[in-house]
Amino acid sequence: MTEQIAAARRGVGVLLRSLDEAPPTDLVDVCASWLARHVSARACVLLLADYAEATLEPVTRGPGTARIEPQDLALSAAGEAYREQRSITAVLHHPDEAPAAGAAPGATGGPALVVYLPVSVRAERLGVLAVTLPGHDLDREVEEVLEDVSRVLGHVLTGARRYTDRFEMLRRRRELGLAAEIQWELLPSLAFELPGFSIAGTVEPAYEIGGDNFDYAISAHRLTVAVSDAAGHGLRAALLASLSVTAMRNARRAHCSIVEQADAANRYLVEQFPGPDFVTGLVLELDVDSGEGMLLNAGHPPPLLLRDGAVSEFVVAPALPLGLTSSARYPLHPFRLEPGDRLLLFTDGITEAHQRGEREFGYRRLGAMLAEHRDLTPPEFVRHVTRAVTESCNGELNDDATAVCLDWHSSSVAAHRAGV
Ligand SMILES: [Mn+2]
Repeated sequence: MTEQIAAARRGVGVLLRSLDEAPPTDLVDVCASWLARHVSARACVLLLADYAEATLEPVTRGPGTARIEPQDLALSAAGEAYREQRSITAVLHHPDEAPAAGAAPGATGGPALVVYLPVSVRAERLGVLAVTLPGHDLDREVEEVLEDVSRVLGHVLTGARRYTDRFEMLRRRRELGLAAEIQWELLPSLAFELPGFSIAGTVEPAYEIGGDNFDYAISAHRLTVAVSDAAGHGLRAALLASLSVTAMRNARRAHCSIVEQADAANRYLVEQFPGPDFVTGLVLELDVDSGEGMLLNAGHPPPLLLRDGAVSEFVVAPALPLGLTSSARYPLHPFRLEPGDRLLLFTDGITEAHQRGEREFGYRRLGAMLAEHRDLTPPEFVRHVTRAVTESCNGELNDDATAVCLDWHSSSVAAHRAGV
């Protein structure tokens, strides 16, 4: 390892400190000057995925700075880095070859390349960092330094959501509805993984979501996952969902079982929304070491299971939706996952999506997608599903559509992979 690289490695701690002291508008500049100093980077641009994961939106300082176009998430090199979660390198021959790079290599002289690096926290994808470097080749050690910086930036951006609107605003290609604002605030990280499992979820229409939600939390060995659909649309549905999700979390954080979590949501919904309002939901709890779990179903569509290439419905007798009557009971149904299983939880907005007068998207098509796209990671798979559903209705969903994908590998497989 060269002395320069060794210094860069030590410098990551200094970078983190500088980021901690910088105002939100300067975070990317702090990375840019750090990279200029340590790896002679000529430019550094952050691109953030928009809410619908359709484009990568550039973070620029505003008027006077280089104009950078948003990048198509499905078609661009930056998008490839995002989708595949690996760095993508492009050699620049002309300045306009890398519209996301934010630098005109001709102006600074000599050959250049652009490295697009995923900016993620664990499995949650936030965006891409585009770094322009001099030369033709990317040294592996330099690449590792860039990966370290992207990782640091991912954590800093996640923390920044607590004190600034800046990055949330930049991710908006258009106005976010009030109901959607409530729903996005409620969502956990869109993806998470450990060696034993991987989970990801997404909601559509991203800018107008009203009643759909998903949630999960991991403790030492237990993963809790919930998906819910508040009846109706718009603000009232979002308020229902907000109460339901928060009541369940509140109970979960008080060490309550998933039955007690559902009971709490039911009780508060009956109390605060008397009348016909209700929320359907699925809640499961999985022992991530053994694959054994418990599931309860409050009037919600059953999940689909992909095992050894075959898709089946995970049918259990549904109980009443949450919020109809305080006497509702939520029995538990045991299940056991096998290593390699993929479980898909979703709302009826997926299977019932249709254009007026046309057939619904349906279980059969959803099941076929599940079997066909086993190679996609959970974050990519749920993006794929919601995109296919949205396209099937010509971009006009008639209901919220949510998909949550859970892969279970088992701890022993995970240990084997890690070479333990
Ligand atoms: Mn629905």
